[in-house]
Amino acid sequence: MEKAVKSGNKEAEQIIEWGKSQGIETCFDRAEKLKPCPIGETGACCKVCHMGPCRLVGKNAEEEAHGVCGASLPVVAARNLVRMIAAGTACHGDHGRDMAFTLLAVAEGEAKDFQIKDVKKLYRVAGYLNIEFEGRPVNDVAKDVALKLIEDFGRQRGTVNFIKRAPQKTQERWKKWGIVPRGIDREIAECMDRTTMGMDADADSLLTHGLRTALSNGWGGSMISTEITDILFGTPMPVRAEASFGIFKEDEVNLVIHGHEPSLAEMIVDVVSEPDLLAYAKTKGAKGINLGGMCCTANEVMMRHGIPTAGGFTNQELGIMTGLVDAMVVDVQCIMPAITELSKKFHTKVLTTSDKVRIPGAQHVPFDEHRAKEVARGIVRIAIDNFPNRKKVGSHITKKYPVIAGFSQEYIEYMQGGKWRASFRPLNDAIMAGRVRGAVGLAGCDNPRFPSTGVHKFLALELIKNDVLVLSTGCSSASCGTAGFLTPEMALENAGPGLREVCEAIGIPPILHLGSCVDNTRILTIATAMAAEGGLSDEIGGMPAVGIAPEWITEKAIAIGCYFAASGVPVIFGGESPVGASAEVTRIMTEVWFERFKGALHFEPDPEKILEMTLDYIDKAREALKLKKYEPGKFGAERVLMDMAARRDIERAAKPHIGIY
Ligand code: NFS
Repeated sequence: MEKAVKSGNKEAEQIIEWGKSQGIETCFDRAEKLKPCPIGETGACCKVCHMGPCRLVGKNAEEEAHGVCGASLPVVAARNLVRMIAAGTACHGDHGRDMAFTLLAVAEGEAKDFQIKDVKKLYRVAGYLNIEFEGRPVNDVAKDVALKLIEDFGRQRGTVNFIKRAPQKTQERWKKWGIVPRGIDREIAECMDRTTMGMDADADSLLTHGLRTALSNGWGGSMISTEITDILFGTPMPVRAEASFGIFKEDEVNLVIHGHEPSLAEMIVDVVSEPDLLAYAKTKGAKGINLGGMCCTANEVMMRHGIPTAGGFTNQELGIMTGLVDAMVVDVQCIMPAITELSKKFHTKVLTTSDKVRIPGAQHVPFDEHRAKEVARGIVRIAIDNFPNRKKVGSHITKKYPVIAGFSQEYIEYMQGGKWRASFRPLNDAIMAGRVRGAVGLAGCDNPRFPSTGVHKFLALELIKNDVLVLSTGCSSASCGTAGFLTPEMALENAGPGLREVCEAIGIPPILHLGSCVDNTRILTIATAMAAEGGLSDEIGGMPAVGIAPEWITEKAIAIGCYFAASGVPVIFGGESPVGASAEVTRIMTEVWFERFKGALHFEPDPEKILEMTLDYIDKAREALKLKKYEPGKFGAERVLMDMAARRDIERAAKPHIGIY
């Protein structure tokens, strides 16, 4: 793997170096100065009560070390992990809840600036929820959908609604091991209850509840968010966009939208080209208003509108350091508190908009969905007003890369068979024949403790070389995008021969940008559709598929890793293991979970080993499914892939139909 100083991205590295010459500190410097505590890092520190914190260390700590209450090392490590799952589930759950309440407000006519843009998706979701939609007013259906999904948060008994979308066999495993989630909030509360002093003292039992909670995220909060976002703002279809710091324009107002929930960002996208605002920008000497994204909000607006991204998590400070950002507007999650202090060295205004996130030094402009566009216009005006204050400092980078983003399950199905025969057949066949070796969900954060974004780049490249189709989300998408990896040309230049043929025949890049972190749920539903299509595994478990979060940072990432593991996907995280102190907890999360669910959660700091383990999992799954042994360049028999001409023939023969699914 290419060794970089701090970042695996050339342009980021240039800004870091420039910052160093100016004495400006970033997360990269803080990561260097602040070494992780080796006890806390591996899960051996218990601070759930005031008899401690207890540090469970020593030669035979696994067997002999105990906290003052008697808690063993496996219990302490498991408790720490379960609390991470709870926090991650709460975070993405709250995101889903906010989206559900926005949908309700729209349906009740209280959020007039929003519309239901994708009625077909609304009907599709209504179908999953057994809500009648034929012949009913759209808003009535939307209201029922919103209310039914809101119930998922506070439900005390029963089952989270979307659980029943999973393959039958997967659901049976969940029932057998008692991890079918009831309500999202209930599972989170039980995590906190079970992990407090004097409660559950069995590592396996604790971790089992952790999985139940994680499922309430994957098939609950996060999936609710993805589905409602599609209903309100449209199901993504591939769009062209750009990535990296070169998206900022010297002669225009640069406004960055950073965070996660797309509601405010969508409103800003709507108002930013209004003639009044453009005219106002001109009065301040700017030629126009340029919108750019950051982190997961960037993924949301990129895949629906082609708004460019300045990158992922570790680029937020560096973006400000270009000196070109007039305002950075943030909502929730993954916002470094450091940006307000940093912004003082430049002219950038940082605006907070959620009452859940206040940062000293930022201007607070509360978002209110009832007067959404008015708030959005106010924010754009603040950015315009700040344009004349731009100083001639900063590290101006002009490089940017083309990106194709916006692959949804619906679009991938459409690509493989047109409107009338949308399916996963060609992809399943290509996997069966060994043309495509398997699939990997490449997800999660970029981390300043690594050569940030570098591990994503290394794995993405090696995987496609090995004929593995990559589905990327979150800051992994940003890492690939800012490296120029999200283009169809990548297939021609870098993919193995089988994957290249498939990409050319179907017309897809070898790395598919699937969206934000909540959109990891698209991978769950794609795997479900592939199981239903036949020829591979009849459940999510056993598929030649792996999840990787090589530079993970957040508790959200842990919750995601666990819902993939419980759903049947072996998952490999990079870096040190947060449960590394306990061999027993490590065994449960790898061997025991694999036996029960066909999934696992590994932690492996060495990127080369991550690659090796991934290919090994894929090849073993192929063998168990009795698929043709993977040999580069040698393929078995398969059906003819549907090419563009064949797809057009089908569409010509079909009756007129609106939409892609
Ligand atoms: Ni995901 Fe999105 Fe990025 Fe990590 Fe943060 S932005 S929700 S948590 S850092 S991938």
